[in-house]
Amino acid sequence: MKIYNDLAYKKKLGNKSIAVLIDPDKMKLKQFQNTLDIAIEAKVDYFFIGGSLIVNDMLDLVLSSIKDRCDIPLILFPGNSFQLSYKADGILFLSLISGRNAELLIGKHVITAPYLKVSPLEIIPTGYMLIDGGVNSTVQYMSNTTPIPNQKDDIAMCTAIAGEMLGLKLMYLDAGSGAKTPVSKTMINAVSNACNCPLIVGGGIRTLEKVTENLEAGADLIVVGTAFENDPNLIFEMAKTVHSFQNNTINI
Ligand code: 1GP
Repeated sequence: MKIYNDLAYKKKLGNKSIAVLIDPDKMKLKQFQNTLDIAIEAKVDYFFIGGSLIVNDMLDLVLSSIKDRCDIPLILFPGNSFQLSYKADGILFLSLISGRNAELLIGKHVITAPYLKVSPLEIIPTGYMLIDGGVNSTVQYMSNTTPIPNQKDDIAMCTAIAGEMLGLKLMYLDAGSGAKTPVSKTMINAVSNACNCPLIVGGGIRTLEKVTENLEAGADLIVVGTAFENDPNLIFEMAKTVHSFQNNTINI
């Protein structure tokens, strides 16, 4: 459980992390190499690899190309049960707890369980909560679920508490890729105060101010995809901002 233990330990120290989200279907080769160069130089903490569709066969290639270059952990963030590969280091074993689609709460998990059981991947049980990001997101459409309204902090909080009681080890608040309205600081704060597990936040994060706001509100790991696709140089500044949060006081 190296990836999870690291995250839990960083949370105790008050240290924050950043993940670059790479969608193997969206990235052009040149853009991918450039993003990779910058992410390595900026010392990002994780690569999240995944997307909602599969329009090509790039997953293994993307994973091996990153592996050949660095030791930054590669975490699968699968949009479906076909996005699996032993070449990654770990996988967010996502249960879409904000929705009521049984397939995404347990169904796909049953199908992939035997493959994952014998895999070398670190399996990280994750409560995934889709929050309304002001646009109809791909996840919302593909998952056939209703996101939690973005003002309903109490629903997000109770969902996270239930998820943690069910044994999920990470919580993920996601406004969806390209969200117009990212997850609010009050919602992040409510979920962070209600749960002990590390909290991931993503969807529509574009500015350093929003990164700072999210981290101050209690996010432990920030995930950014679209903003880096548009401007890979932003990775430097965002990684610097995230890594300036070094509390070094253990809060248990
Ligand atoms: C990951 O869906 C997010 O949680 C990524 O969102 O592409 O808007 O950064 P962006």
